[in-house]
Amino acid sequence: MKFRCLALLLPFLLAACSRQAQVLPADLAGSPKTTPPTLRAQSTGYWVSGTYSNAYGARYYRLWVPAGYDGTTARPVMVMLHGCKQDGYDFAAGTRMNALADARNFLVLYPEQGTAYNSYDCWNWFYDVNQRRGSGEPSIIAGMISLVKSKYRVDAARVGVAGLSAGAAMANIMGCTYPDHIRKVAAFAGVMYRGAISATGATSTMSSGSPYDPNERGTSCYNEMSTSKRVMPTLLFHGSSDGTVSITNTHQTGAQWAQTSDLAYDSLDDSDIDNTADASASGTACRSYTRYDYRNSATGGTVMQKYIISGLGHAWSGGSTAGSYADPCGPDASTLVANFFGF
Ligand SMILES: [Ca+2]
Ligand SMILES: [Ca+2]
Repeated sequence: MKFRCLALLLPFLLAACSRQAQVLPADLAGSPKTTPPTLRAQSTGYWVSGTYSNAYGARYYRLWVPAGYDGTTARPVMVMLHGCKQDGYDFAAGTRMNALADARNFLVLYPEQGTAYNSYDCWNWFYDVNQRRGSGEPSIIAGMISLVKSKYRVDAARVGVAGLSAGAAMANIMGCTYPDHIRKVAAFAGVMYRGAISATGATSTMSSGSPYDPNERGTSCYNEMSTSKRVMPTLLFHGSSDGTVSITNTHQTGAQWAQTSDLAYDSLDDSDIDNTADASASGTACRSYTRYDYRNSATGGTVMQKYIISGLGHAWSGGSTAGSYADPCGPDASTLVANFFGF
């Protein structure tokens, strides 16, 4: 850990490391599971690594600073939450999000789970402590976002979170617990907010869907938004051949967010935003897919989109086999997320 801290040149990271070195679990003191790509100065962006800790623990983060970042204009931030058995570098490789960040000039923050907290490096989305503002893993991820906001010029109106699998479940949680930070959510093969509230519940929810009512969970999410209630534009993806997380979960996630945004729009449970698609379109981009659009009937604006991708397993579509859980066949999910987020 000492070498890692000394190697970091930025004063704020030195401060972060020296402050947090005492509390790092043994797991975090080791090397990351994958090796960062060789830095290529100027033509592409670069990695900045650090740790963040609070009363709920310590985690690494990996930040991709895009090639065009020069601190003169506020840039968007994409928060990327990896799935089980992944880390930040792996997720970056599989999604190719950093190349998009270089092309469009946005920062990419990859919080990392640690083996000390989950033996498979899954975010613990299924525990109540991690489903509340001001506690658990959401508080750590939010702390990392605040740290990036304090050290870089960030367009706070354009901060979105995207996740895969357990990371997608946590992305939904972040939208409910920190809507003051998170303005849009993308969940690839995830689970709705509080879709499970125990480890055993998580296993059955993944295999066959949550036993809880998505409408009730949507209201719970709305209440959790507290003083920062807002319509949360949501982009959902699921492969039709996903054998790890049942597609029922993405349908439930859509119902949950429809209810949350229905309430957030005008404080009324009156279905100006609902879980019935207002339009759909099919296409082929290597794989065939159908996209469902959900609009606010009062404004006509699209609030949510759901992509069901034919034949795709448990993987990020349009990715690179340089990373795990990535399918090189399209549609290109990373581009769709960046477009949806307005980056
Ligand atoms: Ca409403
Ligand atoms: Ca409703």
